[in-house]
Amino acid sequence: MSEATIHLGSGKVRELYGLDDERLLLVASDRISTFDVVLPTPIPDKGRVLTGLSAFWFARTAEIVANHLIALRDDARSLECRRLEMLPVEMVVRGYLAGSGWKDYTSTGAVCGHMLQAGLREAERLSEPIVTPATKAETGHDLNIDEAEAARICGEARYDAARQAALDLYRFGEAHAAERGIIVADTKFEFGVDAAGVVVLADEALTPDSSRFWPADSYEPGRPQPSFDKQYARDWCEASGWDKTEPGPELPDDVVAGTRARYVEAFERLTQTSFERYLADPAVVLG
Ligand code: PZK
Repeated sequence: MSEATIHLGSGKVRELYGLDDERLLLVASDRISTFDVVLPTPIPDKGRVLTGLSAFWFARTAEIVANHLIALRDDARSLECRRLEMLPVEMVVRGYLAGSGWKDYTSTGAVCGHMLQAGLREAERLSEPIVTPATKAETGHDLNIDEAEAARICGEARYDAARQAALDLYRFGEAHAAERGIIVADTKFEFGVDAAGVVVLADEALTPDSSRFWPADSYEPGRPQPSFDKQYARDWCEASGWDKTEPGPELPDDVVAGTRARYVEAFERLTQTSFERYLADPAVVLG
């Protein structure tokens, strides 16, 4: 990294640095979290997979909505980004009924204010994707809110722009991934506003950490679906008897290798680019 960068914050698996008044650096580590706990064992190249996928989607969706990407660095894990005023709401788009959406549906018949038809099964595809915003709560856990509340928090015009962009991005990503055997069940986008007042896609986009990726070939509604990328690590953690509190268990080498292979496979399927080629020349994913 260049001189005079200022560390601004840490996410569970990423770091944020200030470069100058206009630019930030988002660096993706190889850390992995399961059951909301960061494990002590990194997955080699996971950060490069996620950064490459984000850059791929930013390049291919710039006509849907402007985004914050300035440059993909040669380390293949860092993105130079425009500094924005972030909207304080995460835009979750759900095309399938999973996770907290499925939970809410089973208890209320609705998801974040969206009344859904009766009789849907776990992991079922929705007839239309829905936007279910969330705010970052103090606990670090996200708090689901309805769209009216999100519009009040963001301002009506900004919310509407972010909402339309999120739906268009999801539809684009879901269709692209489906052609390559990956179901994007849901995904989270974050938006900011630039100095001109334009709503801009920020953060990461359509990665395994911001989305639920399922293998299409084993998809079967009516039960929980395996995660395309994290299932090896999750299954091993479950079988280890770990109680899912800090600290997480160290992963054995074969689980690390299997998990890495699934991340690389997701990258190669979605980008149609060999991961080795990406490491040699990261800009290949920018098309
Ligand atoms: C911004 N975060 C989340 C926290 C991370 C990421 N383009 C932007 N402009 C201003 N602020 C942000 C962004 C982006 N993206 C993102 N917080 C602020 C975050 C910690 C580590 F990698």
